[in-house]
Amino acid sequence: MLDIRSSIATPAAKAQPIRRADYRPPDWLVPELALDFELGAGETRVTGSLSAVRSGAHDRPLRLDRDGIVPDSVRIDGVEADWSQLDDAIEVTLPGDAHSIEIAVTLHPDRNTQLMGLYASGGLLCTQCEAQGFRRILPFPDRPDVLTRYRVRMTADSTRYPVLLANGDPVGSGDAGDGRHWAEWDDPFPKPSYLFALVAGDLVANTGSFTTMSGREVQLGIWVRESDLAKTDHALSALKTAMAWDEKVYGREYDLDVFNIVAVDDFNFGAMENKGLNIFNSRYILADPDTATDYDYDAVAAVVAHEYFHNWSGNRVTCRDWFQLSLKEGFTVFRDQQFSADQGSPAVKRIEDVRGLRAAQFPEDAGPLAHPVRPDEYLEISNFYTATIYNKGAEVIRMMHTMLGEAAFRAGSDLYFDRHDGTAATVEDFACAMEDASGADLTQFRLWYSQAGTPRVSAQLSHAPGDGRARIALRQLVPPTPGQPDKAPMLLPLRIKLFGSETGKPLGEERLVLLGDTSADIAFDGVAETPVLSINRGFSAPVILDTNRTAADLAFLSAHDDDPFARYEAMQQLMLDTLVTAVTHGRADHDAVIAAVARTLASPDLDKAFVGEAVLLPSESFIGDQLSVVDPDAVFRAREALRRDLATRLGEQWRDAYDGAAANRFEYTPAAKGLRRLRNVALGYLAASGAPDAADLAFAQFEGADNMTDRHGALATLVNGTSDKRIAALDIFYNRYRDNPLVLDKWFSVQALSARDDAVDQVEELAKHRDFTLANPNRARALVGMFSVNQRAFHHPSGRGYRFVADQLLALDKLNPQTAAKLVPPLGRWKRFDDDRAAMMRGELERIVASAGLSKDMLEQAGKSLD
Ligand code: 0A1
Ligand code: ZN
Repeated sequence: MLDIRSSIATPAAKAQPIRRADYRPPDWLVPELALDFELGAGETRVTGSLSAVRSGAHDRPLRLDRDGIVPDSVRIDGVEADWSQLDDAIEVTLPGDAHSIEIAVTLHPDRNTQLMGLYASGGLLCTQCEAQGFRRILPFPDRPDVLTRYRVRMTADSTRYPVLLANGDPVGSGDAGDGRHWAEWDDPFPKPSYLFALVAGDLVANTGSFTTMSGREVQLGIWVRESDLAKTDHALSALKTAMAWDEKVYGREYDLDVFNIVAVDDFNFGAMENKGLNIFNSRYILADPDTATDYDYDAVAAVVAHEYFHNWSGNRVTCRDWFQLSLKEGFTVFRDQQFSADQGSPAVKRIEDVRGLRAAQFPEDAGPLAHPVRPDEYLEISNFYTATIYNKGAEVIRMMHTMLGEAAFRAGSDLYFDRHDGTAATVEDFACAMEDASGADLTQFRLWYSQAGTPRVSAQLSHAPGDGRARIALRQLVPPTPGQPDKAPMLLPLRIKLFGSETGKPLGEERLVLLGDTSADIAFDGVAETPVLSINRGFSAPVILDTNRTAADLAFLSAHDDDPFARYEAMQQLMLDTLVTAVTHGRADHDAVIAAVARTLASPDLDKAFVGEAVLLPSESFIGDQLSVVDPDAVFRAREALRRDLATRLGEQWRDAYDGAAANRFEYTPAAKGLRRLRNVALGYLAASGAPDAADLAFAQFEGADNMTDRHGALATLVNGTSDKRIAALDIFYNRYRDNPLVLDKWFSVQALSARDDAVDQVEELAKHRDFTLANPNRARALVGMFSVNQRAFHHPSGRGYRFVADQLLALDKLNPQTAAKLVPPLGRWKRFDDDRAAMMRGELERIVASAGLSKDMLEQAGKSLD
């Protein structure tokens, strides 16, 4: 029986942390598993026949993990057997070294609101097993270092579930009588249980094929509801591009005869790399110009590539235990970032990635939930699918790539795959392969895996014109984080270049400086001209930088640096310095920023997408991160003042930029995307300038758009403003897309992110809207998740924002603890705010922790956030 509530209500207080140091290899291996599913939404009967083989000399019982399920029967070698039931497992005592075990279980997919294990979504039946969902399907050694060969048979109603998919290759199908049919799939690659998947439903496929580099033809299928079929071309073409890219750049070839992707509406994360059968949140598959923004298009391609790349970095070589999660995630994110960079503008992609890192990972690393890229302990592993594991993990791989160079990095990757193919590996194995292939010594570099916290680097440039020598005094400090008060200095690869302040020309080649000590002095000779420092180019190390560069230096770099990313960084730093001065002193001189933005707008050679990014002000939360105590209202006011000043003083230029990027027929090309980006940024500034026709312009763009990027951009501008066109646009948008859940999510989120004074009232109302539901994770995130990153509204001085979010989280925890727990961090940042706000935020966290029946997920996140 699947009792969802009993597992949610497991008394969290008694939960013991799992520790990396306690790792022990499995006592029993399971080389083979045959699974038989009699599928139904109300009731599914599962029979698992597994071979259990004792590993090593011991007399311990076979322990099979379970979550909420109780076997109907357990047979050993064909005979009904005794077993004992623990809270989270069953145990069977086995006399010999090898036995066959048959376990029968009954599941109720339509009652599974956690969306882990086997569940129902919009008429489909599908599974999610990472990290520990398989134990909700069958009692099993549900750990990534037990690799098993799976054969799966499914029987189901032919009308409701005409399509039956599982991992591997299809090996048979037929009629099962009584309006039912069956299908059998076989996966020749041994895999951990977290990669198991099946899908049953009334689906159609956009099909294609790909011929691998060794000449094997692979059948590709993107499976969706019939009405969504027209929105799958982009995903299919991204898949083919990703398959070819992985062959070319990493030498990795696909290994089965089929590769299927299924889109489902209810999904806790983005997508899942199950062997040969990726299951996706539909928001990362479906795209057409009318419903998806350019951002969505890019995300579809990136996630399709990410999941595909896992076939090697994750599936062929998997993780020994969950502490090694970044082994597959950090590496795969790095790979998908490289892939996306190769499809368009590498600089713009890097800007987006660094912005994402600063928005999510830096605050995580500076707060109560900070943890190393390879954590030492956890209560609930699903809480560790974090920006640190994914994005900082990717930065760690990127630094290796920077230090080793392209060729040695590739040799290390080849060696890693060769050595560990078909096994469950560790982060240490990866580092060793990189060292062995390159001859590099990564001893100190490994601290990136064990020490949490974002290093702070100070770089002070001085110049002695007489002897033509420039010096950079470098210092690093790794801040204390929970459980790690003292840190050793890290190895930081810093790409550095100097530019001549008069000529604007580079003063020599770029240097890669490896800072390994707490402080170091770097000298540059033959520097006749006053130099300007360009440092951490390309964000070569994920650190927080403090330099002695003046506003004039930054403005200079924003115009002359030959690395577009560095130009962007200089512009951001200039804006940030100005805004921090404005918040702390109540006013600031805007001239340098305005001149730099004007110059960027007037540079015809720059990529439009780059310009669109470069002229954007830093987000309120990033400004807040620079302050010792955050007053969100003061940050909002300072940012608005600079925005308005930029908008009015460059009024003509914004209008030119807007008109110059006038709408064309929709095309998904880097150039067309860049035009749309700049156009929508310019529209925002025109509205901020108070131009009398701005609302009309926005409304005309909204009505005339032939694509979602322009329609959504116009809607966002209207929703942030005071024009009465706001209501009209929201109504039109709602009525047009009321039957499209993914677009309706945008309708919720654009309001949740509103900069208007009444955002909290609106969000409270929206939570009562008939289309709002916490049962769908995308919808919950669209309203609650987005609202909690809306700095001014969430931090409303009344505390209403905090109360609203806590109420929603408590309700969501009853349905879907995993998704609820992911939304805790904004409340956990209380230490960064003034006393009144901090007390109210803590109060809400205390209320959450004191609630009866709280999940382990929430208890860990909210509990740690109180410290
Ligand atoms: N491995 C997936 C992420 C993922 C993790 C847990 C899930 O459970 C709900 C789902 C997906 C990835 O990196 O894409
Ligand atoms: Zn992944």
